Amino acid sequence: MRLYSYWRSSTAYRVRIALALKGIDAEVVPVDLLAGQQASDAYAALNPIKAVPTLVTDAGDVLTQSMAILDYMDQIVPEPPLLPRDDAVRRARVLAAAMVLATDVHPVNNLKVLRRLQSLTGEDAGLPWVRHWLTEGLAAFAALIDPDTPFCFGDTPDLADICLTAQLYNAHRWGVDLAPFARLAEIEARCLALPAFDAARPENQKDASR
Ligand SMILES: N[C@@H](CCC(=O)N[C@@H](CS)C(=O)NCC(=O)O)C(=O)O
Repeated sequence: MRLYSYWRSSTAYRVRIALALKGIDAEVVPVDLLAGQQASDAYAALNPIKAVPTLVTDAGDVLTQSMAILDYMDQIVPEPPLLPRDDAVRRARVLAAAMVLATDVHPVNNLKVLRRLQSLTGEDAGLPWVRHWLTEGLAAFAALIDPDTPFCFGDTPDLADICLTAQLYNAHRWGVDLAPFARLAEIEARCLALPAFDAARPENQKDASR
C-alpha cells in the first residue's frame, strides 16, 4: 500500500496509527502541504479535496478521507478493532466522540480555512481561532468518553483514542492550555507509550523537519 502523508497532518497521523496498530505495511509518500503539493494536478487527480491522507491499496484502489480509510482498514484487518462490533450503543458513542474531533474541530482549524480566514479579514486571527475550537472540542470530547477507563472507552485504544492523540498533537503545537484536560493527557501518555502510536508520531516521520 501507499500512504500519501504529511508529517504534521493530524488526519494522516490517524491513519499512520491505525496502519501500525493493524500491522499493515505501507510506503509513506510525503506531500509537503506548506509547499502546496496537495494542490498539484497529479495529487488532485488522486484526492479531489486536495488534502492528505490518501491511501492507495495494493490492488490500486484510491481511498480518501481519513475516517473512511480507517473504516476500510478495520474491515480488512479486524484485529485490533477500532470500533465495538457487538454493542451498537457503545459503537455509536465511540464514533460520536471521535467525530467531535474529526468533523467538528479538525475542519475549522485546517490550513486552507485559516488561509481563507486571513484573506477575508486581512488579519492573522489564526492562533486564537485554533485555540478556541480545540478547547471547545476537547471539553466536549472529555464529557463524551468513559470516566474511568485506561483508554477513552476501555482497556485498549480505539478510534476515539486515535483521533484524540492526533488532535492533542495540534493542541500542544498551538499552545492550548491543557490544564483542564488531565484525563485526556493521561490517555495520551498511555497511547504514546504503545509502539504503534510512537511509530506514527509526526516527529518520527521521514519528512519531519524540525
Ligand atoms: N476530512 C479530511 C480532511 C483532510 C485534510 O484536510 N487534511 C489536511 C491536513 S490535516 C490537509 O491536507 N490540508 C491541506 C490544506 O489545508 O491545504 C480527512 O479526514 O481526510
